[in-house]
Amino acid sequence: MSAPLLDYTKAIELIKKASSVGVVVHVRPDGDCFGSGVALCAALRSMGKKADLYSDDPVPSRLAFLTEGYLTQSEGFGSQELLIAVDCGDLGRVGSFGSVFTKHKNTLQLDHHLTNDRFAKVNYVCDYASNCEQIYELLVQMGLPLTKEIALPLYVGVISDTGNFMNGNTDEHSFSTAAALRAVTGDNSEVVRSLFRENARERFLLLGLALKNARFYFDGKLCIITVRAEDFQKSGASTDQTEGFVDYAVNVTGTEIGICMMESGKNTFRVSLRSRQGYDVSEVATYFGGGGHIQAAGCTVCGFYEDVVDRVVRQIGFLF
Ligand SMILES: [Mn+2]
Repeated sequence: MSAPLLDYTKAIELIKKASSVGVVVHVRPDGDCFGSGVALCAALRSMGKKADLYSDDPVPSRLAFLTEGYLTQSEGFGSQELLIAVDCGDLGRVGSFGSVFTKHKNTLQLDHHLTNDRFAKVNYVCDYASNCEQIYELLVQMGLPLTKEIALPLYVGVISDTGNFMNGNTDEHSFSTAAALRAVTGDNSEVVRSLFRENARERFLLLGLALKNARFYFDGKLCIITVRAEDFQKSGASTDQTEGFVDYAVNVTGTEIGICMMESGKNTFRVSLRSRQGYDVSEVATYFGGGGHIQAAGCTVCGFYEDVVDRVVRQIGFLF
């Protein structure tokens, strides 16, 4: 079960007092931080406040439809009466805005990472699957009318962090929030499709090359796919377009562990590992100097391709 409803009195007080607010998302931004930030800005603007969104990293193109009209250039951050960080588990996640954030006298953060180090003056940390579930609760407690401009970004946040309700963190709270949001957005299946099904052509072609190189070990319990340097040239894709490839490897029938190896430089391979329940791939990532979670981890291994494969396969073998 989810945590009980938080009491947002302190946050609401801060927000009501401020006539201008700067909202900052985390580095390598995703649908949940942008959903949180955009919904918050839209809500604040509906209250007649000046609200702007800040991101240290560029917006991934598939999320640009959300941030349009909200995202500002980095200048001006800190000039507002209140700063809010959303979906940032620690100060480092705020990126280059961190030093301005810590120096400001009115700071609030709304986050859902239990490891949060409470770097703001007022901190709200919940354990919901997505941060947007908490933003939704805050806005409901503020008594704000839920418009489409607010509900759609929040919905995007819920589906981003729950993997469209497929990740293990999905719970009743995610569904009940999504249901309330869906009642406002109406049919949003096109947004869901574009986020979870659509591929840029270059990425689509790159995936084909990666899958063609699939190898199986240990009676098919391990599947390794590889993206070689020349594959980027052949497909026209960039190195940041391999996100999610490893999921194809771990989801082959009979596979317990999936690996995607990406040649990120000369004799250098970025290794992403995923496992099904019961297999701890973070052990293997840690062995090679990387880290991560039990079922999702990563590391960088240097060497000739076949040697790197041999070494990784040998370490995985200890898990079976
Ligand atoms: Mn999040």
